[in-house]
Amino acid sequence: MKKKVLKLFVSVFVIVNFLITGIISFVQPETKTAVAQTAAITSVNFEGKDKLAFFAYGNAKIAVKQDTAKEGKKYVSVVNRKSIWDSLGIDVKDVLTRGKTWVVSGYVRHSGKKPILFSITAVYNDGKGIKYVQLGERVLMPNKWEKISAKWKPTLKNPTDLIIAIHPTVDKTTSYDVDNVQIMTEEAYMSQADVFKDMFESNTTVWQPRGDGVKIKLDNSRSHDGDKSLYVSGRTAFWHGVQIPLTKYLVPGKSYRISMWVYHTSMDKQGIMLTVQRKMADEQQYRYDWIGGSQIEGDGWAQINGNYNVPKSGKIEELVLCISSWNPTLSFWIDDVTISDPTRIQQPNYDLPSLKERYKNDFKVGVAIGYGELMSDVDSQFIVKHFNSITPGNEMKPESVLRGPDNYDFTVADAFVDFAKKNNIAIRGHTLVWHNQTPDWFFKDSNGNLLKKDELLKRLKNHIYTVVGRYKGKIYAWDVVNEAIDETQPDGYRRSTWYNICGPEYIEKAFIWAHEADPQAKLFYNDYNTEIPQKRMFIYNMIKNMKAKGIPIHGVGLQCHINIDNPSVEDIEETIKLFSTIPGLEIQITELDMSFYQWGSSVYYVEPSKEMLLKQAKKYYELFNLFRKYKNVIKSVTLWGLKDDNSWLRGVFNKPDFPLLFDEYYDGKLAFWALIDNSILPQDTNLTAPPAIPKIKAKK
Ligand SMILES: [Ca+2]
Ligand SMILES: [Ca+2]
Repeated sequence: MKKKVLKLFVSVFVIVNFLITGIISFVQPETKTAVAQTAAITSVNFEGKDKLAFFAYGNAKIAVKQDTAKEGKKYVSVVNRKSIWDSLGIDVKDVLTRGKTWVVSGYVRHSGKKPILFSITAVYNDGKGIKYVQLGERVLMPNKWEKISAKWKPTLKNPTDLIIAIHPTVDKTTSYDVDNVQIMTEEAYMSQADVFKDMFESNTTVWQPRGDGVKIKLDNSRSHDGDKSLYVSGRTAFWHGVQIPLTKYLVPGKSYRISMWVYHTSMDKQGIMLTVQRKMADEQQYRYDWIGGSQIEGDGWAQINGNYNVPKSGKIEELVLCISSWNPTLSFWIDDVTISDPTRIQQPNYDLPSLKERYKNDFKVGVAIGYGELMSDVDSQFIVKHFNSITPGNEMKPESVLRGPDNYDFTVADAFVDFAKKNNIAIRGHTLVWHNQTPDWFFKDSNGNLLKKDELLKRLKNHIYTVVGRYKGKIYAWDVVNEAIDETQPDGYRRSTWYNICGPEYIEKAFIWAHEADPQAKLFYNDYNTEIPQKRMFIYNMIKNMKAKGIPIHGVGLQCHINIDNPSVEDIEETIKLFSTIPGLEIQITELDMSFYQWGSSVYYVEPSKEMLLKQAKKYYELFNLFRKYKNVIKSVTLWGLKDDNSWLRGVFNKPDFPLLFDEYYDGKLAFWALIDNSILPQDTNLTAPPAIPKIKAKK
């Protein structure tokens, strides 16, 4: 898969940047509060002074109560329900006006026996009858106040009625309570999460040029928002740019979203990147944490963003956000820099049912994570709660552990093994032999000439002995060889440097040496697109032949980087069926995610629609049912990432994607709930026809 493209991009940066460590000095910035002001909020809090009318919708009854309100003293209780529409209605005709995007949020507490899907729905009369638009949904746990929110940009022209109903999507009988409904613009709502924001309209005080000769200034020739932006010029090295110390804005252990808009006037696409330069008190060298970056066209504003998890362990001496470009002389503009903490909008839900518990009688449920997730308090709690297997996404690949010939740095890899041990989680090693993310020098001698076959194999043996040996008894399974098959070659072998120097022999040797280094470890061959018939036949034959020759191979890893349309569940079953015929061969699903996009698609989803989320949920549900059907051979299912906003797919394709089970608020998506209890979800996206809107006038 193309994930290598970005990963390579990242790694080159990291390696080159190691060369420039320690030559950057800092000045302390002046104190500045740059967080946006909160705009007007329309609230319905049931304390007796609400300006908007609220009422029992459908045949429900409502009562204002005061015992355990979410906010203030009072809340409203909805009882006597027989339909999804028997609910609470709020008259919003004078508030949800055209031309703006609004966010409606509120708190709901229900007394159901299990989690219930709730909806915020706009119901209106446009003169031609009563219609509805479902604005947002969330599955809510029983017996606790939970937040629900929905976004809407109304296009209605003078509706005769417009109300918001807060109601279950499927459940028809459960009583529930509502409190603190708020309506505000999307901008105001989202700004609640802002930790830092700079629109570059007044000064550059907190920013510093990065590198000798670099100049930064406010510039009114272009702006993404407001009148001005920050112009960065005079660069002569790729790491030159602009930077801002972060220590006073960010808190260790927390996750932040960093976003900004950039502009350049070059004719060609230019790579612009965000990194954090980090210096720990107990370390001499600087470390560089990748946030995000992409190739950006000239003469247009483009957004770059990414997440940053501030390390929770160790004392941080310096933390500096850096914006730079691969092109060492490129001048560029930035605007609207925002650092936000999504948990200020919605708290992570630590009470969700556990995925690993749900499938404890079937197979391990695993997750691929990066060092950032390991460093984050919230992420690590979620990992421990829901998963009983982890795979380091990049941190055990050759380029990540090798600093030079026979020179290893296992600091980060060790942290994964320690985390797994401490939390009693299984850990898969990924990966020993791959054509990507292996340093170029690995294949060359000290003069830069390609090694001969026996020399390269010797180096490989040493690498496998070193890495597998280090984690003997600790890492239970290894992806020994990754992606060595290319079905477009007549013999099926990818023409990698490995193959070109050694022929296919390196594959068997790798398994033999890994087995020698840790005879207890389960050894896997791992590959993608394993639903392509030619490809799976090459893999099948290779494994069969290896088994026949007594090569110690114990399993096949089916990556399963799939999308919502392809391959089908039936295609995946064909593959599982085929490999299940090899006696004693274990199957693991090793890199599961489900993109919203067909391969190479130009479609762009700014946000996931309910239709897409439900379609994705259905496919995840069918997939896990399939995996359970083959649980005698499938022993582990690993998702390639914890939550959507950290997925590799967003980085590679530079567009929003929603391939995983959790969203950016650590909330279980419909796909998550499908895997926990599919009966919580609706069968389709249609609701029954809404009842008449009662005539209730707002108090003036
Ligand atoms: Ca209240
Ligand atoms: Ca601006």
